[in-house]
Amino acid sequence: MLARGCPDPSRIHLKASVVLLASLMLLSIAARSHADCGMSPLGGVQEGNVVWGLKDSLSACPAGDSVLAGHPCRLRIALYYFDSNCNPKVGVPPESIWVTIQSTTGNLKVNDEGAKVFADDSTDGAGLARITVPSFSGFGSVTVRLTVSGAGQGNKTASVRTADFDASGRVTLDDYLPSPPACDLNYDGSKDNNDRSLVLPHAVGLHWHRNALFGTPVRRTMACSYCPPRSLGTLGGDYSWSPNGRMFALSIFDTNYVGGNDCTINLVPADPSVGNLPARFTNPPAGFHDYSPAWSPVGDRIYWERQDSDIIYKGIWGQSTDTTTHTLSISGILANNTLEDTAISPDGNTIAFHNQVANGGFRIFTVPVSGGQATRITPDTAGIVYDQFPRWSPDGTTIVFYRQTYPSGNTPVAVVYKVPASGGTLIILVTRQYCPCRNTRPTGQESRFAAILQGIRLRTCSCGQCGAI
Ligand SMILES: [Ca+2]
Ligand SMILES: [Ca+2]
Repeated sequence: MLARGCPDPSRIHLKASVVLLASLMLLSIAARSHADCGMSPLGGVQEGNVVWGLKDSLSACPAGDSVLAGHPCRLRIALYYFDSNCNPKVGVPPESIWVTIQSTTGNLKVNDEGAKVFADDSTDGAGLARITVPSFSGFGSVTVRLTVSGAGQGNKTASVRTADFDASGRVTLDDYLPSPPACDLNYDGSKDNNDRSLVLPHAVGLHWHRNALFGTPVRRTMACSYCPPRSLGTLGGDYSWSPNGRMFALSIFDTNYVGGNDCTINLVPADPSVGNLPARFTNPPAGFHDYSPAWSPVGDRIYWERQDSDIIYKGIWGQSTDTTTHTLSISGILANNTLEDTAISPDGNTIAFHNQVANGGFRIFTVPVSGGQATRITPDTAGIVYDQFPRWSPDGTTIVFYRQTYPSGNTPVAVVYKVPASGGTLIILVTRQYCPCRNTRPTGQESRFAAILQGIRLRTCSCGQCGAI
């Protein structure tokens, strides 16, 4: 769930600073420790080695998205931490900075948090750290108690009102239908249809606490988020981590050939301190798309697909002596038919993919990473079905894939199967109706099938609700 409409994180610092400044003037009885430095990063008189504040009066949804402009949708706590010489304490880890949260009035609940909520990250160069609580249900108030390096820093209270009035964990019509509503969600002093109208979009979307993002997202690409899909500067929608986690490969519509904007594979550092600019890794011929990158498990090559018909790889400079581009020669499949979804086995020896077969459906195949004879993994006896998105189990013995069928009319059904990696009996893992609203979600097509096998954990999307099963 994207937290659309939430305050821009870059503005939080300023808002927190204002709160902190107010806190400095009011904190005459606040807990203090160590030196009185006589000044603070915000001006005025510093009251202790830690100064902190929070933004009050939340109008929230358990999914963490915004409800009412001007009111925060998440509880954000900001603090500055100094040493006894009044220098910022830099790099103090999150496990040393945490709050406890206690609901004190109403039916307010904090969703999915342990006894302590830790800082989003270590203190920065100014001694600043933030703590975020992204999901509440019900409405009422909480008391927040901060601890830094083992020393209590006192408490503050916050009023939190959510669209999940009955604190069920999910916003439904049960929250919307009662009139007058249970909660003055917009803080205007009355419970009326204005509050209900704020609830409705979240009730229709069935927003719930499992949609909330925890932690602090760090933007790693500057691709256009509002441009039409497939236009210049937008993401292709697929990516692959390097084995050491320091880089990832992704596709971007980043060239402007006569034939249109073509996807290329690009490399991006995972850590912003390494850099922010994507480095183009592939240069497809004009009018061709490169996509579906798959980083080899030993880290020396990246495989990808070109124009639905070829699997290509190239060695990575510094990791492989061969950095030229190679196209796999694959026999045993229909040439120039839909060939997509490269997935490399954990041992790096085999590629799974899907390919169109004679009846028009798709099947899962495997082929050695050096090319050669393809092996059909899913049988061709099922009629016109569409087997896609193969994923390997960590031990390499099993492949999970997604099959789309049309058992009645035009209503597709999605079924997730597993099958031995050498072929054999299919076993159904999950059956879901096709998600008609998937196109409203840029990544819906991917999120309806991302599977991690072994201890089987699947993530599927069903009409706007995504969750692990
Ligand atoms: Ca509810
Ligand atoms: Ca109201």
